[in-house]
Amino acid sequence: MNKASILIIYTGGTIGMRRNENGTLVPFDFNTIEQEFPAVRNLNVDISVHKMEAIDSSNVTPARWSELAHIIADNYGKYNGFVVLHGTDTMSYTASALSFMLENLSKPVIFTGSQIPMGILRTDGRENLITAIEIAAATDEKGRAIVPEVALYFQNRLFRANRTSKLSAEALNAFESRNLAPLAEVGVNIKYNNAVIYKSAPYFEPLHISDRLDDRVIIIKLFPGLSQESFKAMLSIEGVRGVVLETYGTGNAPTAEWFIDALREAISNGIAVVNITQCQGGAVAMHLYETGRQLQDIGVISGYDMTTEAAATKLMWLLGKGLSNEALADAMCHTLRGELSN
Ligand code: ASN
Repeated sequence: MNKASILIIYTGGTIGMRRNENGTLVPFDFNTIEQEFPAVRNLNVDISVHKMEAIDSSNVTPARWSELAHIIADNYGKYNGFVVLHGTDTMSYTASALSFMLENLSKPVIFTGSQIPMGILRTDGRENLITAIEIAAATDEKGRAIVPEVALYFQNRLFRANRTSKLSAEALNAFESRNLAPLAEVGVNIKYNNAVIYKSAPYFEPLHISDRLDDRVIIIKLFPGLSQESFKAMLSIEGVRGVVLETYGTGNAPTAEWFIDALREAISNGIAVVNITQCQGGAVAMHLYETGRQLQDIGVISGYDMTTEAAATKLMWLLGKGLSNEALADAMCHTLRGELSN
């Protein structure tokens, strides 16, 4: 059987760190990966490495997402799958953005990273990397990729990337996907959950990247005490085109007149307002309570059970497409890459 070929794209983050002779953490040279980890030779996979400028993922911008999408597109024909090594802090944002930008994806793009640097004995990076490579290379009996979507592998679980959030700054199982079961669970064997894995594109459709993102999006998290002045000021920031509104529970918000009026005015000025819940699990259902129904009545778009990361990146991506308000609202509340359960 032919060996699978995998491209590792190294973008920075803790996973790429090792101690130098002075004991300080410095970026690790992934070109020497097979010398550093002879174990990867046993994977029966051809590995190539593409290094981007190594950054802490807190410095990630949409321009970086576009760069990453182009690297994948430029190498798409040459590799069976891709492993993206990324800092954990904003990994869910980057991976969510890529899930929208890579249209007609039919090969695995597996994000991973680590909480402990690779050069520290107790690192979680080694297992994350090796298993991510194995998943990116895995095919079924017809030779087709088992996971032909953008996924995130961390601590024995593979998730749909646009369903994840980093929920712990301490635990090694830092990521969760509260509204969708894992795509795979890893113990002695890798157990794929085929019913959940997204088959996004027929195999004959060519990959297309759509990388025009509109970053005139803001995220507003409600809290009791959010003042009228602050709320109105945020909604009237010059140029804002989209708002991700993190509401309470099933999509509820204050019924105060000033609050509803401010939103109504923003919407009538063409701003897309998307309602997602600040709860970690569950979905927006604006019809349930009066405090949600008012939002629905003035044209707030339901984000159902999307994460903040998915909602913000999807909104940037849809706004970048220059859709009409109706088309944008429709696309926002329906699943495009399995990012929501509607
Ligand atoms: N600050 C790091 C980053 O996101 C954290 C990590 O990778 N664990 O780049």
